[in-house]
Amino acid sequence: MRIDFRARQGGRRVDLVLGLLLVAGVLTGLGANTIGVNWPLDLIQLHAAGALAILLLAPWKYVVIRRGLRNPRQRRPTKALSLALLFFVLVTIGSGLLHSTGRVEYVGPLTLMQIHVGAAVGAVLAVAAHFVGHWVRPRRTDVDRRALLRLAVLGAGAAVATAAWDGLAATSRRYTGSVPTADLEVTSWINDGIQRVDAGKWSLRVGETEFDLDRILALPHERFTAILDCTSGWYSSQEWEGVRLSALLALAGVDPGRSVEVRSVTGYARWFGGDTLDDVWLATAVGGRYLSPGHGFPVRIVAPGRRGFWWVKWVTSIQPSSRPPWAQSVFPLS
Ligand SMILES: Nc1nc2c(c(=O)[nH]1)N[C@H]1C(S)=C(S)[C@@H](COP(=O)(O)O)O[C@H]1N2
Ligand SMILES: [Mo]
Repeated sequence: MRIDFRARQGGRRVDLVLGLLLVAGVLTGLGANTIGVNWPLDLIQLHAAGALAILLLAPWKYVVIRRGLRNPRQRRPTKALSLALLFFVLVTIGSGLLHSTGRVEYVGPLTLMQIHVGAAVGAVLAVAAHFVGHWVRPRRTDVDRRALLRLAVLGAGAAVATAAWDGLAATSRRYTGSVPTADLEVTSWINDGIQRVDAGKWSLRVGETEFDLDRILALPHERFTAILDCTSGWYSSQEWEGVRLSALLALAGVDPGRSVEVRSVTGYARWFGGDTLDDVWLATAVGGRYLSPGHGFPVRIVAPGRRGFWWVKWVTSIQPSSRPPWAQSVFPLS
């Protein structure tokens, strides 16, 4: 009786730490991918360290799981849930580590990132269901000196494992977790197909002013380098040519006010704050050539420092808007 209790006690602590690591993994992953800021404490490095800490705990968890599966008093749904959780966690960590090597992008029709995020969502749901079954409540006695010491050892182990992984297997990633590619890939957010825009029929409406392509191309362009960093996990540095939105709006006599809505021929749209338009560009060329249809011909947004989904392709309308830029979904919805 007593031995059994102690064994469960040990399992409890492992579960608690694993639970905390999962939460930390979700937060650092979401943070790196959505906010994507260059903090001194690299979110994606913490993300990797959390994953490796989970793997380091695996032998202990294995003992607990095996005991649970052999326990005839455990109900079958509970066992199935444990196995589902194990599966999701392993797929999440495996796909994340594989992505960090920069060698694989697709598995079948899915990107590694889609598998990674999908499995993580599955793991979170399984953990939630797990806790509904038996809620692990932290106790005061969980944090005695020995427990803290073990936690420190785990932290040090995870740090060493992360450094080793970075040195041996992983490629250099941005702080967003994205891996480098030499060429831009043709990507869409959800399912916008490549548009083959007829330059003769196309025009760009800025406020009340219509620009045809010749008029846009005649504007003084600047050349600059910017990194496109797609949330599907790659980035590419290219040389762009374009006009600042602030300059374009001034030319059209438009006062942006709160924001401008930039809309694609497909209906895809983002709102940019009126005070950010010096750093948002309408680009007509990349790598010394006009944009290809896949990359947004005839004009697209280039927004250095913002994730790829801001870089609206096949732009046809730029309109002042009373909508504050924070009043749009964090990610596009279509
Ligand atoms: N109209 C439109 N523009 C779009 C998208 C889209 O789906 N529709 N996808 C965005 C996303 S998610 C990215 S990463 C970049 C990809 O640009 P690229 O195909 O030139 O690499 O375009 C952005 N612009
Ligand atoms: Mo993207």
